[in-house]
Amino acid sequence: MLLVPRRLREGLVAGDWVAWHEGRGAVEQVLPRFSCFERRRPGRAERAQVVAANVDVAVVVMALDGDFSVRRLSRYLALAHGHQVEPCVLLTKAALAADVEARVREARIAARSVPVHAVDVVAGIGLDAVSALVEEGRTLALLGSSGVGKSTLVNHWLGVGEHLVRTAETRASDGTGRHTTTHRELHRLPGGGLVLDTPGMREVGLVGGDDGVERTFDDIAEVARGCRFRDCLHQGEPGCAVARAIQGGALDAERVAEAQGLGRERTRAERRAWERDLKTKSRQASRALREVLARKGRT
Ligand SMILES: Nc1nc2c(ncn2[C@@H]2O[C@H](COP(=O)(O)OP(=O)(O)OP(=O)(O)O)[C@@H](O)[C@H]2O)c(=O)[nH]1
Ligand SMILES: [Zn+2]
Repeated sequence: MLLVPRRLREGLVAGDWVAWHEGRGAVEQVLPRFSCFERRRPGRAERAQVVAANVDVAVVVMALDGDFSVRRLSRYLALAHGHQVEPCVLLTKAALAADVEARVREARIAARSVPVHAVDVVAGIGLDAVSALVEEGRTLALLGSSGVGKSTLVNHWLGVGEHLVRTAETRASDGTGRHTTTHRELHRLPGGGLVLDTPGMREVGLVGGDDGVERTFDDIAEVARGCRFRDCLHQGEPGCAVARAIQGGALDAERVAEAQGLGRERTRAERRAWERDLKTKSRQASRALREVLARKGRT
């Protein structure tokens, strides 16, 4: 057991690396984070909460049954890209779904250069890809809805036949699983890798992600460089290269709409964060002013 001083305890999140003093058995310092995963605080739409630090690869887990959604996949990818974390996609429950090939194709179109693997840990499909993700010193973070098989993956990596991590019973008919993972866990895997299993992560926010949307939709970004106006919104402006590409069939209109939706969402989140910041600052300023006035009144 390591002793963590109170002053360090509060800001500590899963994935943080620390320097500790062997003699004292206490943590001396939290090392600077090279990446930081945030999400919106449940209930507080725009507050960012750091859920994981120092993640190397974000493993987007999506089941090929009822859970499958290309839109949500894009959101997760934008989230990872926006936090400078390399993503990878695992489409689980391949043995349970009927139209696996079509869905994998769809996912690959959305994922662009990001690797996509169809797997089934229970039926033993695509296990090489699953194993290849684990590398010494590499930290994986699992992103995905409840019941898609994150705990099942962790158990597989841990190499435990008997489940060390509790998995939920899923009703096969509609693919809904009960939410079982209630706390974040960091697992050390055989082979030296680490995996972070964050709960549900249903509220995938885009806060903090600088260029996540652009990087996720880099095909559109590429075409958009040809628009006449640099800040073209591709909504009927003259000389819009994106509109031309849609007309010519080079870009998918639905995909463009999706990118625009995510872009707007991010702008809104940014504006709210800015307004909140402003409010806090003005509150601090008026408090400081009151204090000065009160002190003056006394003298
Ligand atoms: N056939 C099949 N079933 C799977 C696969 N992965 C998970 N399951 C089943 O799906 C159910 C839910 O899996 P979990 O691993 O608990 O899902 P989870 O993502 O950890 O869920 P939360 O803990 O709620 O976030 C379990 O009954 C698993 O046995 C898979 O690849 N194939
Ligand atoms: Zn345009």
